[in-house]
Amino acid sequence: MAAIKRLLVANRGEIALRVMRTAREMGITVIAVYSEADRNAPHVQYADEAYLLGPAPSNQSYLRGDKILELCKDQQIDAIHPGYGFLSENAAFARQVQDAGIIFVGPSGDSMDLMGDKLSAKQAVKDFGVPLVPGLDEAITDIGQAKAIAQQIGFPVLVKASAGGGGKGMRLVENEEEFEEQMELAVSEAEKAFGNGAVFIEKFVTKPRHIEIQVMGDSHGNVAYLFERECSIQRRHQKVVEEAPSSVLTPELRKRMGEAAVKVCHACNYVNAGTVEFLLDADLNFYFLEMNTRLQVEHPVTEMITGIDLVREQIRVAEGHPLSFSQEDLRINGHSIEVRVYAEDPANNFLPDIGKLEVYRRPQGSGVRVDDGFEEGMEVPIYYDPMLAKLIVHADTREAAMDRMIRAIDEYHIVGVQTTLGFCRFVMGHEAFRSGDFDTNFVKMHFTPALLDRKLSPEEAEVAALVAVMAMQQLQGRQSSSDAYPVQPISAWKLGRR
Ligand code: MV4
Repeated sequence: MAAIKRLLVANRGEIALRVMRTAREMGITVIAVYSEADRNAPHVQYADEAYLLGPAPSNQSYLRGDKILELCKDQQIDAIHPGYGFLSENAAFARQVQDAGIIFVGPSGDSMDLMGDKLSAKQAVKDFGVPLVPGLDEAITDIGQAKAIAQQIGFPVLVKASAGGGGKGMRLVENEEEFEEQMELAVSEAEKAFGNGAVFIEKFVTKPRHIEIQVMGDSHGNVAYLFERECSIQRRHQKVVEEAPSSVLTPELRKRMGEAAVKVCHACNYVNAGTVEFLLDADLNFYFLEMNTRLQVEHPVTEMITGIDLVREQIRVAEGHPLSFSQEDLRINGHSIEVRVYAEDPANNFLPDIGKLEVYRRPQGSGVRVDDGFEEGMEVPIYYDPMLAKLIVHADTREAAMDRMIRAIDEYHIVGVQTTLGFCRFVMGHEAFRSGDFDTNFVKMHFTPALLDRKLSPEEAEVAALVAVMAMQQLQGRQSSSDAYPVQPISAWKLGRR
């Protein structure tokens, strides 16, 4: 066991604070790093010590692994927590940290490399009996051969870049005629974006849900799954709402998916916290997509339903302790939902909005948690992710959690920048979300900016909502109201209220 006394958090904003809070509870001295734009940031003020890395742009500050390592040597740091983003999934950095005799609070560089490449990940998990989307698990360059395989699989297919992930480097091919052109585009895009033109082909799963399993492994070979998070409410591969548990998993399916996620961990000798992503199709078949080798943004919903502090567990595992729980100890308690509050304008195609937080008042009360990195009066910097906060609720049931979320959103008071709060409230009140009957197409299917326009009178809003719904139904070729996925207008009273 190597006790951690001085922990450097190589990150900023809400996640830096989140990590420092737990570390402090554990009696660990917490050290912040910061850029010139973050001199007065809350994570700097919170830390016991803080060191300047460089100018605001990430590549001159939070991505400077060399500077961070030098600092660690000068300041007798025992361990680095990378948070998410920045250096968190950089295998070379993880190795350098380890080689310098410093603990990296995360998995090994080898696990990162194996899971970072989508093809090597598929190949690694295949032998462990983890279900994969029908398709190829090797790179393909010959277009004729690729086309023959696509025909075998059956259209539509997706051409995916092996070096991609999180939606980057994917191309949908609807039919044989488009195949050559789309494949050529996919390869040249992958070469440009990742310096690696390797692509593979998968059957396109049409109405998938995104279900991910939280896993935790220790250095003694123990691995446990901490159930699922449902993250299907996304726009352009950016998650907006996450919840745990998913309303569609049965205990039996949850166990099978959890056990498959554990197999993925064994396939890459995984240690520390990680997330295994699956697609779940309309018939509840699940397929491994990729593994994220870090603590994720949405980890709080898992903490709320399991009662486990994932950062505490990460630190303990990094010190060499075995997991503090076994699979049999874990139970799901209640329901948790998280919404991400971005400084973006939903009425203007979610364009990032910068400015000063003139008013910033957080919701409070039972079952409400806010993880943020801002205070009233602060400017929202343009250099980093525009996420202002994560608003998390916990309640006994899904229904109560949704109602609590609406209450909390209504208590949240932000003036000075446009935010996605109104959009999140729209989701919370939408029949498709409330019923649990939704998939990754939710935002595309149900959202138009007119539904949020607060300048409209209630009557105008009602008309706008009806027009939007009718247009949507026409696009989908639906005439009757007995469709499986009814699109319902939301009440004008609710729309006009905010
Ligand atoms: C897919 C898919 C359908 N079929 N693969 C998007 C992110 C990346 N992790 C993989 N993604 C997808 N892969 C097959 N074979 C649909 C998506 C997808 C998606 C997945 C999860 C959440 C939102 C999504 C939005 C669009 C597409």
